[in-house]
Amino acid sequence: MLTLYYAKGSSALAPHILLEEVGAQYAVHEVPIAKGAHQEPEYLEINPKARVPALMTPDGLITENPAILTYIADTHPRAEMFPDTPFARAEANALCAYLCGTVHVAFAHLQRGARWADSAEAQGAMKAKVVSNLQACARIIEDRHMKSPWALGDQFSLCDPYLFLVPRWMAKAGADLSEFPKLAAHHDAMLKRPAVLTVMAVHGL
Ligand SMILES: N[C@@H](CCC(=O)N[C@@H](CS)C(=O)NCC(=O)O)C(=O)O
Repeated sequence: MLTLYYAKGSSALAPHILLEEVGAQYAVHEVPIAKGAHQEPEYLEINPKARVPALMTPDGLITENPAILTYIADTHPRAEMFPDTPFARAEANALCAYLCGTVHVAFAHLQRGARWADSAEAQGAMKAKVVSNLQACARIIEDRHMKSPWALGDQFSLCDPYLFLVPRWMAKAGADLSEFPKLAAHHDAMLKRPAVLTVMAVHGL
């Protein structure tokens, strides 16, 4: 059995949607970040990183969205969520790495500036860069990473639930999505998928 540790509306949406898409047997355990539950000893014992998502598997805990998504895809091969050619796999990995290491971090400067600087002035300066940084990331995704209708082309993949987070991060930061028609169409298409609607309801969205 798999257990997904998640917070409502967080980036745990991505693996949560993928679990639904592949028809996995899984349980969920809510970790309300807003109440500081991710900093409680009970959760730190499970995930010392104090972040969600985390996926408990029969072999142990997996953290980091790209690793969790890949694990779900690899353990449900019939759902064909991870491409099978070296180049296409590299493209999928490149997009997931970009979302994890660059885009999510750019968004985190909105509310988590204290991670990088103590002074209110420095945190404010970082916050002021979030919209332009997210727009720049969206431009790279739109022009360089994204095919249509899905992230990798005709085949829905593990990248799509992760990509679904980008318009959400942009909206929270007040960044305009209208310059990015492929991303906007992707978001609309995601919102029509039963798995996405099921998970959104669990997250109260
Ligand atoms: N690189 C991690 C990032 C995880 C992360 O930052 N999650 C956020 C929620 S979206 C979190 O747990 N934030 C709590 C905090 O920053 O204290 C991943 O891809 O899983």
